[in-house]
This record gives sequence, C-alpha cells and structure tokens, in this order.
Amino acid sequence: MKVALLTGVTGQDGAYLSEFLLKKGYEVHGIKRRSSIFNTERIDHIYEDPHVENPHFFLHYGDMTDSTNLIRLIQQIQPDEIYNLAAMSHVHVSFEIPEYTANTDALGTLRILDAVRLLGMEKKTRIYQASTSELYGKVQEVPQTETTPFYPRSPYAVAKMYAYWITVNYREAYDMFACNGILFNHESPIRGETFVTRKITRAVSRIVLGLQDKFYLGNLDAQRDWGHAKDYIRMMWMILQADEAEDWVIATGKTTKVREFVRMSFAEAGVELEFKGEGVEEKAIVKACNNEKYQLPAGKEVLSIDPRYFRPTEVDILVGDATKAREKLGWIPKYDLQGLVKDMMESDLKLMQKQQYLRDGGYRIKNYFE
Ligand code: NDP
Ligand code: GDR
Repeated sequence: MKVALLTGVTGQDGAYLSEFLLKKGYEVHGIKRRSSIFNTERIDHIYEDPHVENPHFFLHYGDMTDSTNLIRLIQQIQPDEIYNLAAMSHVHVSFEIPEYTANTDALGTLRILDAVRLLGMEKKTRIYQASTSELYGKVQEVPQTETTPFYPRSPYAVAKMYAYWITVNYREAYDMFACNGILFNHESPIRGETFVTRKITRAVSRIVLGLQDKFYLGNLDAQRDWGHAKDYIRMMWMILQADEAEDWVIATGKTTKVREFVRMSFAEAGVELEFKGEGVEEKAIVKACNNEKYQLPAGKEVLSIDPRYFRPTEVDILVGDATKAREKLGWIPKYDLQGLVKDMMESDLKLMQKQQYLRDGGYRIKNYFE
C-alpha cells in the first residue's frame, strides 16, 4: 500500500485529492492546523474514527511554519508521495499579510524539501509542489506554457515563485523526484467562499432566494482560465506517476471575464442580466426572470462595484496551454466552464435553501458581505 502525505488537507484540493487517493488504495495522512473551531468540514465525510480497525485516513496537527513538526511527521509517516498543497492562497489577502505568506508559501516549501533530504529520503519520496498560474502575473505571452517567463504581481505570487524554483533546485541538486504543477484557477462547490467564483455562486443563490438584496465585486474585466478542481487533482497524482520529474502546466486553454461568470451564474437560475455603466459605476440589473420559483423584478439592481476589492497590482489575463500534459500525461478535463458553473450553482442553491428554511423558521442566519 502506497503512503501519501498531504499538507493543506483541509482545503479545496486537499479534500478532493484525499478522496481520490483513498479510492486508489493509498494510506492517506493529512496535516491540519489547530483552530479554535472545527476546520475539517471538507473532509469530515471521509474521516474515519481512529478507534476502528485498519483505518486508511489519518490527520496530524502541524503547520508549514514549524520545521521540527514537519520533520517529525515525515520521519514518522515515511511517505512515498508528498503533495504540498498548504498555502496562504488568497492573492488579495497576501498584500495584507506578506511576511506570513512568504513564511508559509515560500519557506514552507523549503522546509518540506529539506526535511526529505535531511531524513535521507530523497530516493523514496516523490514531491508535488502546488505552483500556480499567478507566477505569470503581468503576462509576457498568451497563452502561457511551461517556458513562458514569470512576472509575479502579488506577495503570494512572489512567494510561490520562490517555492517553484526551490523545488527545481532540489530536483537538480539532490536528484529528487520533485515536480511543479503550474495549475490555473480551479474551482468547485467546496471552493473557499472568498474566491470570486464561489463568492458569485453563493451571492446569486442568496439573491434569487430572497436572502440577500445585492452583492459587490471588484474588477469585472479580469480574465481567468477556470477549470474544475476534480479534474485538476487527478493531474497532481499523474504528475507524480510520470517516468521523469518535470514541471507541468494544467489549464483548460479558455479564458473568461469575471463579468461573464456572473452572467452565467444568474442564467443558471433562469435570470437574465443587463450590465450598465462603466468602471466603478458599473451595475448589473435584472432584465428578465424566467424561473417562476424566484421573484426578481426586471430592473432590480443585483451587483455593484466596490473598489475595496481592487488589488494594488492586478493580473489581467490568464490562459494556459496544456499541450505537454495532454500529450504526455493524457490530460483531458471532464468539465467545461458551463459544467463547472452548473455544479457550483446546484450546490449553492441547495445550501442556501437550508438557510432559507432556518430564516423562515424564525432562526437568525448569517450575513455574508465578503
Ligand atoms: P485552500 O485555500 O482551499 O487551502 C489551503 C490549505 O492550506 C488549507 O488546508 C489551509 O488550512 C492550509 N494552510 C494554510 N496555511 C497553512 C499553514 N501555515 N500551515 C499548514 N497549513 C496551512 O487552497 P486550494 O485547495 O484552492 O489550493 C491548494 C494549493 O494549490 C495552494 O497551495 C494554492 O496556493 C495552490 N493553487 C490553487 C489554485 C486554485 O485555483 N485553487 C491554482 C493554483 C495553485 P486551513 O483550512 O486551516 O485554512
Ligand atoms: P485569483 O482568484 O486571484 O486568480 O487566485 P480570485 O478568485 O480571488 O480572483 C480572480 C479574479 O477576480 C477578480 N475579482 C475578485 N476576486 C475576489 N476574490 N473577490 C472579489 O470581490 C472580486 N472581484 C473581482 C480578482 O481581482 C481577480 O482578477 C486564485 C487562488 O486560488 C490562488 O491561490 C491561485 O494560485 C490562483 O487562483 C491560480
């Protein structure tokens, strides 16, 4: 039985990858942070009571900023594969906490690599590093490939650039099987609530159900290459099964504006929108509501711009060329953007219906302004 260790096990990708590896027959170990409230919601359904016989899924306390903890866990678990997914992963927030972001995302990666080397496990343990399309930042070439130059545009991206190169350096210096997956944006029903796609699908669901009046976004012109996380985690595993340790772009090859994602999400609920105005004055107005379940009158304003969501430096357009992964790893995504929006909207509508029942039953429900 192969043994995998995942950092960031409580995040979107960690949850899907754990499930995937368990189905493949792996023993899976995940590192979670201590938190004052439960932070395992995404993996609760696969967590096994540690008292049952022969469990396959284990959680350990740890932190990317704590070298001795990481060394001890790697020594104890003796993983065949490490997936380094832990990160302070919010680009905008990284401008607020740049030092912490560097410590976790850049030095955290070094700590993992160096622990494996220190323990003499270079030949045993394969390492996947969660690299990102944010490395391309101020884009030098469209579409972006494995050879496109980097130009990071946030403390997050700069930290991830260190992580990228230290992974390459350890591979070359110590002959380690260490790989970067340069993954473009991937989303899902369990995407963090403050990333733009999930913020949109949650807000749209709340608005059509009458739980919220309108919502606010920043730059609607940003373009992203959005895929489904379920497709992307499969590639993380494929990257570590390859014959050679290499770096790989994983992307759909299509790019879409944030504005269009808003339009598609409302359309999924049967609501047609019209965008009026420009810049910070832009607004989205209901043109028609074709779903009799929802009471949205034509002319209702459902979205405005709030400049607080603008970033000090923005990444305008990302679109990846995953030809290498397609040809050498057989990368064929199952979801297109329409399928992704549908999956996220179905899930958030269900989730928000639960809130609607609570509200109608006289219970107080949370407001979400983020
Ligand atoms: P999430 O933000 O959903 O998850 C991040 C995980 O890292 C969480 O489990 C979080 O724990 C954990 N974490 C954060 N800081 C620390 C720390 N100091 N020590 C230990 N654990 C920590 O990210 P995703 O699942 O979306 O992404 C996974 C990885 O892939 C990240 O490294 C991200 O930067 C990268 N990436 C993501 C892309 C995407 O589109 N999703 C695209 C390209 C790269 P907690 O739950 O306690 O907060
Ligand atoms: P990104 O994702 O920065 O690409 O990083 P995010 O969803 O946060 O932003 C995408 C684009 O949408 C614009 N935007 C807004 N973004 C947020 N979060 N909130 C808003 O209100 C809003 N309005 C407009 C942003 O300006 C941006 O252009 C994600 C993360 O998962 C990273 O960890 C990962 O490395 C990259 O994707 C690839």
